[in-house]
Amino acid sequence: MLNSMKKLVVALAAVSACTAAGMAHAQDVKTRIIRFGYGLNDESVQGRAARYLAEELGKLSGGKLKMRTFGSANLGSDEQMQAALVGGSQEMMVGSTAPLATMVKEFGVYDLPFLFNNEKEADAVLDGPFGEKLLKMLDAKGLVGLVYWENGFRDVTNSKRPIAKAEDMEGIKLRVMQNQIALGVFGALGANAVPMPFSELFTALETRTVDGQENPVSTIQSSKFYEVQPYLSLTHHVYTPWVVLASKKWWDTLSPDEQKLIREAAVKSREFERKDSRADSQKSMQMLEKSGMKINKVSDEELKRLRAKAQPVVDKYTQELGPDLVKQLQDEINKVRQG
Ligand code: TK8
Repeated sequence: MLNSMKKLVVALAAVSACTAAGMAHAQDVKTRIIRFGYGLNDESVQGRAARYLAEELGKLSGGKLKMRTFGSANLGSDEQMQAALVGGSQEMMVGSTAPLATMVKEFGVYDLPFLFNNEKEADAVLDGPFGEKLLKMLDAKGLVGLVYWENGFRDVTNSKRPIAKAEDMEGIKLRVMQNQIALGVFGALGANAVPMPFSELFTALETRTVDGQENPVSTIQSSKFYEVQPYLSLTHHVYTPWVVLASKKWWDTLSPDEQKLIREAAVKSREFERKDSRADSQKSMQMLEKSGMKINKVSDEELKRLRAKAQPVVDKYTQELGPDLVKQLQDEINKVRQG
């Protein structure tokens, strides 16, 4: 009896030893260097989240998946990095959805103004079936869309005047992100819209090549636009996200274990980034108030008028994007609104 108990214990110990060895073996993770590029500087929300992602990935992989982060568009603008990922000469990046729309037109949906009322709605739609569906569409174009990070609600800065009334946008030479919808929307609002990569924006503002731009306050602060832009108008006209991307060419060479670890780290980075973004946006507002910028709110009435001005192009692009797609998005938003 005692003997058979002993045998059982020995047998159990052997089984568990085997499983442990088996698991260690099954973790097929090689030592790899992953170049991760982004457009904002190291002190930005993007910079902090990129470093967090690199650290998490290091921890999860026992130091094998080594992510090197490159900010300030040092690996290129969003547009250039996208192309490098497709070609396989760069592994990963984070960038705006707007330039993705030139590859997968559906991403242009995020440039339709006044869609989301708050971050809660954006989170639910982006992390839900709608956001996922768009990320999946990138596969066929040579990109793997991992998670959405928050860029945020965008406000307008310029060197001409406060945008307090809808008419104040008239004739402002405004840099916009590079796709048809952004161009069309700001054109309809009366601005002289100029598409340009973000990496060229500070110089363009400083040299007065353009009068203004629109971005969330955290970017206006971290990119020091307050040094060259006297007016900040809180239009909150659109919420735009960022997407963490991998090169599909490269991704397909990874083992399932490696892919799983990267996905896991990316999801963790999303939670970190959004929390940081929201805290940073409040801090940035306070800093901008002290910077000497003239900051104005825009009344609900004038926002309604801006919205009405944009409506014809919103209708036009809804047709182009596909009315079903836009309806799906609206339905997802309504679900959140109805709680
Ligand atoms: C940074 C950009 C930026 C975006 C823009 O590379 O282009 O205005 O808001 O965050 O992706």
